Amino acid sequence: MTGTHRTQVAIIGAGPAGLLLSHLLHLRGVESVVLEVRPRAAVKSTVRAGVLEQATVDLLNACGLGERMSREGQVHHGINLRFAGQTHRIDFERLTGGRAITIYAQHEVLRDLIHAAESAGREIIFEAQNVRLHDIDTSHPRVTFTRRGETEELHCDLIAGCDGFHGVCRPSIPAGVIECFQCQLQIGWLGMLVEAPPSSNELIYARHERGFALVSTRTPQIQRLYLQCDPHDDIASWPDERIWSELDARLETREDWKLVEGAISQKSIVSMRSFVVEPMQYGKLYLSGDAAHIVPATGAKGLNLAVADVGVLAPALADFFETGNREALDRYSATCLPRVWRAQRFSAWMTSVLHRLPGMDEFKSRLQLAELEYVVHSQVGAASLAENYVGFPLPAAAQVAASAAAGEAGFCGAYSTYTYR
Ligand code: FAS
Ligand code: PHB
Repeated sequence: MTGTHRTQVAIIGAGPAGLLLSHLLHLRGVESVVLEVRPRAAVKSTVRAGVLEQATVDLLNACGLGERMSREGQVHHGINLRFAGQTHRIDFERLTGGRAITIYAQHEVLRDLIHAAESAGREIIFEAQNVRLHDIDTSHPRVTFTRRGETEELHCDLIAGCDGFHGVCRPSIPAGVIECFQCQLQIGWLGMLVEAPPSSNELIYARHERGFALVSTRTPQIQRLYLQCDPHDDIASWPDERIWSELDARLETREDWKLVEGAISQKSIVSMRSFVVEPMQYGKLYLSGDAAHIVPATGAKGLNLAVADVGVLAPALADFFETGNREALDRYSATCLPRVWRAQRFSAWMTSVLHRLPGMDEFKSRLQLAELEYVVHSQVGAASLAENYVGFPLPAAAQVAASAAAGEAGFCGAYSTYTYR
């Protein structure tokens, strides 16, 4: 055993949840060590989310991480639904009183978080293999891991499980203590990065008999496109020509619009699932983000839920370390789950009205169209979609805590209003 370390909070996983938690704790003077199994370069090039809710943007700004996002992010004041050859815009500005989304890629958020950590000298241990949790229901939890072949031990007061769906933290909880609610959807998404100018200045969600398609973006030069596919498909069965012909078919419209093609620089297939664990805590272990819940990507909620969880967990942990008061910590799961289930409901609904579902007959197909017709032609229907898509404000405790901590740490920029090109 070469290294024995000590910290207040051991954080497993350097995804958005783990890195943002470490930052928020740092602003409140709470020590943490982040253990990440992948190399630093792999984390910084994670191709995943792209849509940030208003609350996520406000929190990143409030805790001093918004400068590059404000400069390079794209604010979108609406999305489009395309079906039966027509496109319908959902106007967030009119329907939500000015709330919006920001397109800023997950790996850019991770880069900002890693930069903030390293500038503050906070420890992120990359390539930490064989992470194991011990004594999580005692007053002396600890984590062992191997680095460069040597076994090391990290003693801590509390553990934050931010290691995603396939991590080791959730399975470390004894069977029967927590309940898992899940629904495996026989739906896959083929996601790709395309070197081309944007085909649309806002996202297009397309429902088509042949299956779902999504036109998203990353930058003025890089676009993000998705196609519904079989989750078991081999990516080799999707050569670029087949991808373009399928996208053209599913994005068909009577309007004067054309999909701009370009070189596909990255493509991968992910399967969609819905999953929630209750409670999101056990003993000295607190689960956040994908370690506790997964939503189908159709609602663009996963990253935003991870941010919301740590927005609640960070002040609860800081209060405990500052005052010994564990009230907010004990209520952590109960505070987060209503938002999680609301996002589950919305993501399941978006998935059910926009995808070709297994065993779907003509009647169900017509019901989908009727549902979409209602949403785009009813103020109430459209407002419900808009409100859920831009997302709900974070619990007050989270927002106030972040800006107070940032204020103390001398960060400015809370709630800065953006000016975009
Ligand atoms: P993450 O999975 O991001 O991070 C967990 C970290 O833990 C990883 O770095 C992993 O390497 C590490 N880890 C795992 N096991 C470990 C171990 N044993 N020891 C140490 N470290 C370990 N969400 C949105 O909000 N908007 C979107 O537009 C959107 N698009 C998506 C598109 C796709 C294709 C996918 C797959 C997801 C998308 N999501 C989206 C959801 C996604 O962004 C996740 O919700 C988000 O990454 C969750 O963040 P974390 O909980 O931090 O988990
Ligand atoms: C993305 O840009 O990656 C994206 C956008 C919207 C979604 C999912 C992913 O619903």
